[in-house]
Amino acid sequence: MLFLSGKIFGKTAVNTFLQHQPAVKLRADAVRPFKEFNMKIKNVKFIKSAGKAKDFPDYDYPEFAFFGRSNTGKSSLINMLTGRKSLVKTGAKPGVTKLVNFFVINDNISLADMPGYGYARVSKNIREKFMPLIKEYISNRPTLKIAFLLVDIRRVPGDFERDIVASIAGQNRPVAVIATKCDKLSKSQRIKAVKTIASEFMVDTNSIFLSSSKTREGKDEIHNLIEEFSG
Ligand SMILES: Nc1nc2c(ncn2[C@@H]2O[C@H](COP(=O)(O)OP(=O)(O)OP(=O)(O)O)[C@@H](O)[C@H]2O)c(=O)[nH]1
Ligand SMILES: [Mg+2]
Repeated sequence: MLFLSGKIFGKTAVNTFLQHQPAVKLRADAVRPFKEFNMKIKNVKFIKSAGKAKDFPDYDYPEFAFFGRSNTGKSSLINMLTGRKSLVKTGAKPGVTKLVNFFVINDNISLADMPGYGYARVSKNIREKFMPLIKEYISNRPTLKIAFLLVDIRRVPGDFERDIVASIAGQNRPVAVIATKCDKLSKSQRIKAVKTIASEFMVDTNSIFLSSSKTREGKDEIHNLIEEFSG
């Protein structure tokens, strides 16, 4: 299981390993030295929504999936990364995305928007509804290149995130943690929040990517990661 490093990625090949998971080493040449931020989105297509593995698309494009609790900003991040304001529906209420939505960018890279795991204030029924689908996804996508795990920068990761990490570790896929909505915090609050998130995942603070769909912070770094891992 490996975590991809946020700040240092691109300049040096860096991965830190989750201590209590069986480590999978990336070959050093799998992470090439930093080139430049130049990913261009030429086109984006919505492919389909699927509620079962048998309905997932059967193309073999490299795939990048976005996991996280409801309302962490998964759909907004996909809109931001693709430069399309309303490609994916987003919303103030948790539980907007109910199926796995697949998109293809530039005819050769697949993005999967996952339903969110609800917050405590949503009923247990709703909260647990999407977990089987999320797990089914994780165990049925050999083309998955990176699992992006989104955490609202103002929240402390917990059982849900650990569960996702363990499932992804079981498939030997890399995880990149993204702290979302960083526009909500000041610089000093961010440093503190990133420390908290990193310590919950037992990784160093460089392993946490920051993003804001509002200010587009983090876009280039995440584009770079996608480019590196889709080659
Ligand atoms: N300030 C700020 N708000 C954001 C950001 N990203 C998302 N939001 C807001 O947070 C809410 C939830 O965003 P979504 O993108 O729908 O979240 P989601 O993770 O897809 O939610 P589910 O589909 O319910 O799992 C919306 O009201 C967004 O406008 C961000 O970077 N900054
Ligand atoms: Mg969504």
